[in-house]
Amino acid sequence: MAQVPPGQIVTERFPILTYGEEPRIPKEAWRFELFGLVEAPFTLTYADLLALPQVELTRDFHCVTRWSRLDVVWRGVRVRDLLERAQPRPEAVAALAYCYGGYTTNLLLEDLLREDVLLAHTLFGKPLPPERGGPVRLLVPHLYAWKSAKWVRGIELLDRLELGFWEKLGYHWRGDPWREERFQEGPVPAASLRFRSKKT
Ligand SMILES: Nc1nc2c(c(=O)[nH]1)N[C@H]1C(S)=C(S)[C@@H](COP(=O)(O)O)O[C@H]1N2
Ligand SMILES: [Mo]
Repeated sequence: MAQVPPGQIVTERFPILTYGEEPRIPKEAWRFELFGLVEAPFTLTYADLLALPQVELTRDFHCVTRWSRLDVVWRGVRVRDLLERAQPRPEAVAALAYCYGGYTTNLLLEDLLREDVLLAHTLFGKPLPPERGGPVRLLVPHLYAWKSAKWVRGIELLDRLELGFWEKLGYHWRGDPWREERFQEGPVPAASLRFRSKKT
């Protein structure tokens, strides 16, 4: 039996969850910007992304609405590699991911630095379909799937926690499925984050 996080139900289906309109972004028009508290901000095209070192990985995908889809196969570029190139400033501790269509989600820099966090362009060996966030989405498999931002167009590094779309509506500021961090109870730990950024 596969292990899934508490309160999750395994489904063979792979539902599509999009809030609002589905943006249609041709590959040629897609751009990704890495900016904010970095020494060397840059912008990537789709061709640039494909020219970088690629990784393929298989991960389970956990939606906070309680379905888990096992063994999803992704291919893309490690966000860690992109961050290395951008060189985060010492005060950078958090990030906001921006999407075509207006969706946002917040992440800790340390979560983005995990080796299985990708800018994913391929799903089960095929180009990521538009309804799945194609041409490119963020994949953050160790957090609830709302962090895996579809149609991603940028990541901004910040020296504080700034909440994204669902997080502002009451979802948990971090969203670890193994801890069942579904909804925010109590204040968001913005102050402690700022403290941690000061390398004491
Ligand atoms: N841009 C954008 N990204 C998004 C969403 C969204 O509405 N817009 N929904 C999130 C949620 S709640 C989930 S569960 C996953 C669903 O991904 P899927 O549609 O490929 O299953 O995408 C996440 N990324
Ligand atoms: Mo979700």
